Amino acid sequence: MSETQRALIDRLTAACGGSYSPEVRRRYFISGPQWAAAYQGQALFHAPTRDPVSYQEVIRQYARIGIPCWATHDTDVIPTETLLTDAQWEIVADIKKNLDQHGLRCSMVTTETFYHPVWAASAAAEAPEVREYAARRLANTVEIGHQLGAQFAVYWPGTLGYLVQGAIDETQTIRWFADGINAACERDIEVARQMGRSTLKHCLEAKPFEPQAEIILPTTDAMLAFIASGLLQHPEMVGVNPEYLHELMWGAAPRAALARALLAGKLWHFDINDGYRLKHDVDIAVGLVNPLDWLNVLVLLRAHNYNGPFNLDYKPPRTTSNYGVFQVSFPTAVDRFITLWEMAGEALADPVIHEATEALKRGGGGKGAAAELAAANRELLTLHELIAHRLFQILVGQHRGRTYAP
Ligand code: GCO
Ligand code: MN
Ligand code: MN
Repeated sequence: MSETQRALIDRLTAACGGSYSPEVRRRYFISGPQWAAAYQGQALFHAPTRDPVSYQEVIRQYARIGIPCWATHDTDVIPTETLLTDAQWEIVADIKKNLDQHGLRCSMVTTETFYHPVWAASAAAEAPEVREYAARRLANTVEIGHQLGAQFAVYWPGTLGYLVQGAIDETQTIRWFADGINAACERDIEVARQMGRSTLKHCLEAKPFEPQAEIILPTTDAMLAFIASGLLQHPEMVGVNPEYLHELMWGAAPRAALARALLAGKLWHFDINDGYRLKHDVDIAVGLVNPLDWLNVLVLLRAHNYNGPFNLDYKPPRTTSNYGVFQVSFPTAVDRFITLWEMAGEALADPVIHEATEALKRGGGGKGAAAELAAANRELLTLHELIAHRLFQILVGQHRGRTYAP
């Protein structure tokens, strides 16, 4: 039964066409998180629909698909109770062995500061012991990152917020949060010196809702303000990891949020996925909901030479099987990303868009009064809509002569 169904999945996947070879996929700085592939489909109202998957299997499958990098939370592979003990290094060594064996790199490590009961009041809780433990965990993740050869550490503060109001002073919580980041940067400087490596790029990730009702640092802009607040000892080591959907969730234009981070020189890492405005964190795979917006996001990033990782931080839907996760979900996510990236290159080189943009920038001339300036630009400004139409054409392949009329 399931063999027949798998054969059907394989046949229809092949019928879709348009897949890239693993060699081509490896040319892009794409990372696959351990937690994305191992996600079993569970949530508050959902029982898991998939069986557990080991890190050895995730690494093997990513290598087969052509995903060149792997990323992990400290607890994805190492049990909480094993962290900060000598036994953790045996597991780290085994991860390294598996990565090397399959030719994968670890690009990023992150600390789980949201799931375990110890984080109920966040990693910046009132109790000094909890904060001290958090600082040790963050510093430990930095060490693990160096051992695995990572270049990035990500911080999603998770429970940094509250359900009920008035119990905490937000200014104090933010100072305590900064203490944790400072501890991680200090440890990074030491370890990098000892190992003769560069320090990591420490990237803050915001999410506007979940798992708290009110979030203290809810957006990438809030993270940028935090970096510039004077609370960090090494602000030059700290940047941002925006997640496409997290910006969309609060109603932002993700592209404008990314532009602000680019201007601040802080766009170092990018979680790619998709979803809906003003809904919960559905973490759908890239391009399945907003392909046109995604095309425009990648036009911006290509235009500004973004060269950081594209991290596939999405969750394969509960309706996808264990088999489907690696046969359909990851390969198609990677291939949509590559297609959109290449299309973004076409948009940047498109003669229609180019000429329209240049004409807009030259302006319509006119001098003096507002009415005269407006009149001088009136016809020209129609080009905004023409550019939008052209981008749609690029999305559906009409710029290459594809037609739909009978
Ligand atoms: C989410 C978050 C997480 C973080 C991860 C890295 O969607 O809930 O984005 O996936 O990216 O915890 O710290
Ligand atoms: Mn994320
Ligand atoms: Mn998310």
